[in-house]
Amino acid sequence: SFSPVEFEYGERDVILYALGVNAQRNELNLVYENADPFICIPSFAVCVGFNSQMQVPFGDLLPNFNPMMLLHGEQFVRHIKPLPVSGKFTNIAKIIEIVDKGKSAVLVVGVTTKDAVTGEVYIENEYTNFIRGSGGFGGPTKSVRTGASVASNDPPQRPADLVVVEKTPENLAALYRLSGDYNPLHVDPEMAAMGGFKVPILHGLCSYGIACRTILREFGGNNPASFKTSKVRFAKHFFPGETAEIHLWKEGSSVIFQVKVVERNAIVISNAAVELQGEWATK
Ligand code: HDC
Repeated sequence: SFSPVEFEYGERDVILYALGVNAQRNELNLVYENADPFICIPSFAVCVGFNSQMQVPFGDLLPNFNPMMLLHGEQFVRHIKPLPVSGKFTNIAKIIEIVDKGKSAVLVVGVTTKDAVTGEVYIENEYTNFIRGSGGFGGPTKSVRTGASVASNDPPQRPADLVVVEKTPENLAALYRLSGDYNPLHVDPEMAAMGGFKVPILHGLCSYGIACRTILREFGGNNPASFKTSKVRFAKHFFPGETAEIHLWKEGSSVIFQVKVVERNAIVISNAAVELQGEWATK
């Protein structure tokens, strides 16, 4: 494990995050501190744990490491306790595994987030980084992980139970980065070109956040306690300004979903699910 890192946030950060995942001014529970109730979207969990990832010495662990070749591959979150609208937390990061995919490397960082005062665990995050050009170092070629964090979450054969279409603003990545991921890949055209993209791409965790905001509203009664786990694979890049078409299937206590970019007819989020809990699981 790396040394503990503190993360403190307030209502302003919670609102900024909501705007960064495309919440609109009429979604008062998400964007207005006097709303009754004013809530924190459960996917904000990924921002709370994010800073401790900066401790990981990618360049020492992987051959040919180039930060612009790093893409977010997958994300898993165990939502143990709902996040308050302000708080002070302690993150402890560790490397879960490094997998050698031949051309690329997959490096998974686990972060446990505890209340800074009581030590109660609120969140467990697993950030899967996919680093192009850093494979072939002779490491294990398969993941040893099992369970919800690597579930394939294949959609059922029937048409989606619900499809939500949401156009994103071109400024979305420039806004989302203020929630803590300042990676230049998402704002600087020269850096994006180094990564092989014609324009800066959206943060994977922003599209994940858009989907989670939708699921919270449509299946979780806008109650942050409804989320038990969430998992996504970033299958393809998403350009800010494109339209997300979110396909959702309620299967047992889970919402299985996919996100398609309409303009390129490309699935950008696959193998994804939010497991619900409490009364929301049985609805
Ligand atoms: O899936 C491809 C892709 O382009 N995905 C989209 C990536 C993306 O856009 N992510 C979001 C934006 S980037 C971002 O948000 C960065 C963020 O700022 C980072 C912050 C963290 C900072 C850290 C602190 C300093 C791609 C390129 C990922 C894979 O495509 P291919 O190379 O064609 O791979 P493929 O041949 O299909 O498969 C090879 C093996 O890899 C596995 N795999 C595929 N996609 C994966 C993945 N593993 C994890 N995540 C993915 N998304 C495949 O299963 C296959 O494995 P195996 O050979 O064992 O079957």
